[in-house]
Amino acid sequence: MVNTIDSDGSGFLDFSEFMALATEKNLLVTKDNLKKAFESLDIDKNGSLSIAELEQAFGTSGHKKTKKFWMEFIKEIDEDGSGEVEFEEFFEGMKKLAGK
Ligand SMILES: [Ca+2]
Ligand SMILES: [Ca+2]
Repeated sequence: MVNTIDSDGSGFLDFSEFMALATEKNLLVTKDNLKKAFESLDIDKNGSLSIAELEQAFGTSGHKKTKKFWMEFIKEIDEDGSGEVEFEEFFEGMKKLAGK
């Protein structure tokens, strides 16, 4: 595991910080912001987030979650049952997390 989200050193906001902020300040949960977050998490650029991608994204932060957590998380927001999180599902899921 050598890849990081911020492999080009762009200084993209750590995703877990983003989520914490988004949860605190509902204002941040805009489609634009989430799109950027989504694209940075979608490492293989196939348009959906797999468990491995989520694990990797959070594995680089201080908020590492277990595979089980991500399986539950995906099950929770995976409305089409594809086993991965497409942007629309991500968007809805984040809105839910932010309490909207
Ligand atoms: Ca992907
Ligand atoms: Ca899905």
